[in-house]
Amino acid sequence: MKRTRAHRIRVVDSHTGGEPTRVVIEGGPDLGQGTLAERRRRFEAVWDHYRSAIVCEPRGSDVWVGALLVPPADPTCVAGVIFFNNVGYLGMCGHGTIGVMVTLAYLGRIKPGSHRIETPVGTVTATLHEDGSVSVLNVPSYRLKKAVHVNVPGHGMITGDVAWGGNWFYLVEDHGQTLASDRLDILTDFARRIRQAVNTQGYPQVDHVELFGPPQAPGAHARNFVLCPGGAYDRSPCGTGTSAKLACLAADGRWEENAPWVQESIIGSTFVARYRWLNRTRGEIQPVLTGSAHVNAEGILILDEEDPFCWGIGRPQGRAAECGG
Ligand code: PYC
Repeated sequence: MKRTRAHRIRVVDSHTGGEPTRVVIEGGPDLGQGTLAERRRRFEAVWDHYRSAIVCEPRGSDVWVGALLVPPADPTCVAGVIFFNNVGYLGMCGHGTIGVMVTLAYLGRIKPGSHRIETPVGTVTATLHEDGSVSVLNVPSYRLKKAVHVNVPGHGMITGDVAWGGNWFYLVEDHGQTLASDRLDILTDFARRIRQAVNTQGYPQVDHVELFGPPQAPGAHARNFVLCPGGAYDRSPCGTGTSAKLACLAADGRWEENAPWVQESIIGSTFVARYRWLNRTRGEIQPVLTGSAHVNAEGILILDEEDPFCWGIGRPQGRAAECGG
């Protein structure tokens, strides 16, 4: 049998409210020194074939979020993390941070208590509670623009807010859709059309669309459907999306500082979120999200360059040689 060059990547998989996170523990690309934002750029420019190898088919699928652990630039942080998905890179990731914390606890690297984690868009503080749940003090969040009207082909005028919660969101309450898990294809198509319209009608940075509707879970305040950048829907209530939602609610005076907002996902899982004001004039809040994750697999990914789909389906092969990987 021909001997081939195989890269081995150690991962731990978990899910947070149904949304998976694959944490890379060993064998990922060496992104060198610098800020997390610089290292994310290097990941994208030089090592992007590792992103697709780790989360895309045949080893993953459109729904996966990857989390590459890197040494933090700031020594007060327990880790640096770069989140990525089937099409690119995220700024922050709420469900992913909860997954990282539960993974670090599973590996015996952290104990209950508060731990700082560096991300490309800022440092977050995550607290592992004794019961295994995790609270994440997210990056400052704010609404950029209220009531942005977009013309969505096949649907007409839609109105929503553009807000930042660690990623960019377009948030819509009045959309006429029923948010039910047997309507995922319809909701996905609808949200994709909305994103296309938002992107071409003034907000190219928006890569997530969040639709809101009445809750079904006991104690929840709203249910959501979140379209992620690569076309999958978020199974979790979306931590960065919930942060963006709180920023909009706070700006409109519709939700009190420190009051618990229970956000339900399209599959019925929940996060509890609160906020405090950082700067009322700028509409800037600090959200904190609480949720739970469960480790459900541990293993080694084998990247064999003789495999025609080594770097992911749809990706030009042989990139490792080109990139020196
Ligand atoms: O929880 O922030 C989040 C998130 C972003 C994309 C998928 N989940």
